[in-house]
Amino acid sequence: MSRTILITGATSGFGAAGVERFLADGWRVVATGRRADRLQALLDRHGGVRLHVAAFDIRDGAAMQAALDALPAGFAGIDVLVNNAGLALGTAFAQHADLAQWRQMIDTNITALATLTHALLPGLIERRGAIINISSVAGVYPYPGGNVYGGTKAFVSQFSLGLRSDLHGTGVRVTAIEPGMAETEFTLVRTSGDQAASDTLYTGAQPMTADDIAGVIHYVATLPPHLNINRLEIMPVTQSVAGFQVHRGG
Ligand code: NDP
Ligand code: 8X3
Repeated sequence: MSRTILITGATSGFGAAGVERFLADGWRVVATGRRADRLQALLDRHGGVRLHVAAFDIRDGAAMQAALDALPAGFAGIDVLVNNAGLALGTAFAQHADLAQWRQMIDTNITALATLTHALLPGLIERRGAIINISSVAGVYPYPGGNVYGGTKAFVSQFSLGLRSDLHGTGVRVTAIEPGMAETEFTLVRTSGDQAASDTLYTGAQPMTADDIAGVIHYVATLPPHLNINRLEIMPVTQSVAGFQVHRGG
């Protein structure tokens, strides 16, 4: 009997690559995101025997619950939850930032992630399942303009450790994956569709790819059941952390 994985944010980037990876490995996959056309394209490509798609805005708690209630019998027993849907909006310093963008990041990256986790926890405990949360190096290391985005990812990493603590003895595994720079639609979204800005960031930098991260998610999901990776930080070789800044002169 194949295992079932629910991947949020499956219309693009890490999530879309994850869908392909797990389907290829024989899993049943529940793929979610807002863009119904992309989810339909997945169904057209793979058929509905091992793939179920659900289009909803993850910030809409009622729509999320309706999608969970509507899972067909073959997909209702989620073994692995991948909380991947998320976004950064803007790179403005905090003092110039758009409050609506801050709220959208908090609602998506924190509130929705916690809501879905809460909804699926009883079943995950029943099946001794796993939760894989997509955090970020931005939640570990600050950078100018990272403010609320980094804060939301710090929540994701700390929430993951808290879950580990609470789920002690249940057999449920929890991992926070903290990637650095990876080329997806992430920067396009962050810059409100500025393709040139996205190209400038990634060109010549050899960033990680969505497939790289899908491979890491798959690795974590298929570890022997007595192993738990708590946090997994991963960067391209071309990226590193560079120190402090000092302002002089008042
Ligand atoms: P993409 O922009 O390519 O993918 C983001 C996914 O999240 C899309 O499928 C999008 O689907 C979904 N999503 C966003 N908002 C919502 C919403 N309100 N409701 C439902 N789904 C939503 O970016 P990545 O693949 O790079 O990002 C995936 C995760 O990885 C994010 O949490 C991001 O913060 C994190 N990350 C990314 C890094 C990078 O450098 N790329 C590095 C570290 C972490 P749709 O628009 O169809 O709703
Ligand atoms: C995405 C990585 O460094 O662009 O979470 O914030 S970074």
